[in-house]
Amino acid sequence: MNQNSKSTKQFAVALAAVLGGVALGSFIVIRRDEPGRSQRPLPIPSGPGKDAQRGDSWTNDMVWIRGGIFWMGSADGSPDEQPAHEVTVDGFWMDQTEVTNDQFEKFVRATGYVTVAGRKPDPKDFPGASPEMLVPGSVVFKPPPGEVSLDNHYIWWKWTPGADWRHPEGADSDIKGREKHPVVHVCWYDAMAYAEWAGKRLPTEAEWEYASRGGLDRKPYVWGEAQTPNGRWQANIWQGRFPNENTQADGFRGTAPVASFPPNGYGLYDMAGNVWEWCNDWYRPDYYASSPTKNPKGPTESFDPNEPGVPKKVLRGGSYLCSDLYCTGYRPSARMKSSPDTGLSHTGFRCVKDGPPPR
Ligand SMILES: [Ca+2]
Ligand SMILES: [Ca+2]
Repeated sequence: MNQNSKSTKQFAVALAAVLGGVALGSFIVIRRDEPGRSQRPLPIPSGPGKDAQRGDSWTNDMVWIRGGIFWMGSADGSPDEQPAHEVTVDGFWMDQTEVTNDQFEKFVRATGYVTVAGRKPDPKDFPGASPEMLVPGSVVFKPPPGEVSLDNHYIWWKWTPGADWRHPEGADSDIKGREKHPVVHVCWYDAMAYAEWAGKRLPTEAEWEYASRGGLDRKPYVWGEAQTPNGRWQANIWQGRFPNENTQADGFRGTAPVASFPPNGYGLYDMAGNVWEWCNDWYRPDYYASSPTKNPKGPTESFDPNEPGVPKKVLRGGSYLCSDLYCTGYRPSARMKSSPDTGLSHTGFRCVKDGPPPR
């Protein structure tokens, strides 16, 4: 375990999504060199917290997830999903949908918060980087025109100056008409800042998986056994040969408005696909072998053998970039990980909240 090891002194973009032996290009790390930087919290603006809900029920747009016991992980999934093990979680409230652009806009207006993607990088953090790189920006998915090898993610992930949550494809783009789409290009620190302002928190990985299964026991999908019951897609993923052929058989090329597909058994939308969702936990591939059976909160330290020096947080649920042909990221047991200061064009989140159950 090496939480504070030295990482590359320049922008680094590294593929970290290898599920089922196939590089999916669905996950990238942009890291800045500063030992331990990823574990240092960014300043979170003081917000109205609980008062954010003043005048409304604070459980508006949330559903109560009754506590219970479930099989977490998968007996035949990726090694980091194993072993499948029984876990008990206490009840909690959860946002019915991913946080939307509209909701994030309210937070930004109230606090003046600037996401990490919107901040100008400090040259001290990036010795050797060219000045044109040291501008606010993010990494954007840009599909190539033809078939390409899946082992070179640089072909479809492009560092894009000016890209952030308001400009998902770069400086010239906007979110007009996408108010109900999930916010993207938000990193874990951004999600934490929003959650704190809203008087909520990010789910643990166990809470997220328990909720995503919607009461179904050890099923491969959050809706059950079959990928497309009655021939209908149940989630916004990618149909066709990634990354150049997107048949949009599910009706959406990129993000979809939240709740465009049926909810799971707990009334939660888009627990599969649309955008990846940040969890609170650090990532370790071997965590399940020794995790607590009751309310596990993740390991105390992160470790990703693909990038040993980069601490990473867990993401769940897959995204619109998960191909039906070879991506399994939208299964409820699938695990993803990313540096907490990295948000991409398919990275979002939803919040949970502790509290009494509904009367
Ligand atoms: Ca789609
Ligand atoms: Ca999702």
